[in-house]
Order: sequence, then structure tokens, then C-alpha cells
Amino acid sequence: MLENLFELSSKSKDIAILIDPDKVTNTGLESLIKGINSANVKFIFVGGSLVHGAEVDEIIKIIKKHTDTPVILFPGSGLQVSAKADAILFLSLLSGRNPEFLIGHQVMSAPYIKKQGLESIATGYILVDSGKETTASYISNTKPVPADKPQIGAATALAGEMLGFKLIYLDAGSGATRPISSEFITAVRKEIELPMIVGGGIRTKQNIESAFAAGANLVVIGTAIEDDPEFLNTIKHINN
Ligand code: 1GP
Repeated sequence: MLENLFELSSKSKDIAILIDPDKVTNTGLESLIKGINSANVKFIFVGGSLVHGAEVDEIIKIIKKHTDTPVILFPGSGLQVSAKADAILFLSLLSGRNPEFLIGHQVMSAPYIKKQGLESIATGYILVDSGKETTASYISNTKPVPADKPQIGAATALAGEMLGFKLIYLDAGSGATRPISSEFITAVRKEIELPMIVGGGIRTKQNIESAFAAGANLVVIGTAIEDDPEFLNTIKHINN
């Protein structure tokens, strides 16, 4: 499974759907998974800013009953580790200057992740400003990279690559009013060779295609599907 994620490389153009356990009901979840199974979705990400491990466990149990799509943890904190997932994005918030999110949560959760035999994927996580404060930036008590400073995003991602991270995740934050610009994504793409995940505020087919064209290898969609599960039909028809 882990190899699948690494196979993203710089050629892939894949979609992941983010499920926030706080925002779905059990019945809603079942039909959502059916929709995911019929769309062109490579991974299901599970996580949220205010979720506890037990809720994550419970939701992954249900997801796995209905799909073979790999489930990847996208944790908002060190509390969101579940052995029921296929892998975890082991995130370090490189855009921030808060040691708790750079290394603190990681130290607390690393031994448990190892004990559970959970695959961890070292991910340099970069928040990008989207015009208003997002939950991710508030909770982590960090400033995102300014949207009009792609060179800072590129330098941050390059530092992540040089430090040995396996993936870079550029995130405008869940529910962002606008997605990260093509210009920003392109600047990062030019600087690094690592596979790149892009998410936050992606709501249209055009948003997805622009992110791919600018160099994203995996586009993450959460809020747009929560608001309108029919959007999965659009995803089905993305040429990737
Ligand atoms: C957030 O990148 C994800 O961390 C998805 O964002 O909910 O805005 O799609 P949305």
C-alpha cells in the first residue's frame, strides 16, 4: 500500500477524498463510500482538527466495510492515530514556527505508530494563506505562507526535500475560500522533485485540472463533497 503512495511520483495525477469524522453521519458515510467507489479516487484521507482517536477508529471500521480504497490518516494532532488505517501521513508543519507541530506531536505518537505497525509517510506540510484564518492555522497557532509569496512556499518545500521528507503537502486549509493559485503550485513544483499533494478550497473541475496542470500529483477534496456528494460524479470524469 505504502508503495502506492510513493508511486505518486511527479507523474501521477490522482484524487483523494478527505473524510472528517466530525462532519459525517453513519448513514451519510455509507452512501458517500458508494460514491467514492464509483469515482476515480485513489485514497481516502481521514482526519480533522478536533477529532479523537476513538472516533477515527470507529469511522475507519465503517469505511473499510464498504471499500478497498486505501485509508490514509491525515491527523490534526498526535491523538489521531488508528491502527485500522493503511498508513499515516506523518506530518511536520514546516510553514509554522510552533515546535509542537514541527516535532512535539510526532515524538508523542512515534512509538505508538511503530508498535501498531502502521506505515508512516514523512510529509512536509505547508499551510498557504487563503484570505481568512483557517481552523488548521488557528489550532496550530501558526501563520500560513502568504499566498502572494510563492518563493517562500518553494523555499519551504525545498528545505523539506533536503531534510528528507518523502512528500510535500500544500494546503490552503479545509473550507478555504479560495484554493492555492497555479502560480504558487508551479513555483513549488519547479523547486522540488518530490511528489506533491495539494488541497484546501478545491470545489470545481477547473480547480482540480489547474492544480494538476501546475504540478500537483494528488488533489485532496473534502468540503466540496460534504456540501454536495454529487461532486463525485464530476471527479469521475476528470482526465488524469
Ligand atoms: C484540508 O486539503 C484538505 O486539509 C481539504 O480541504 O475541505 O477545503 O476540500 P477542503
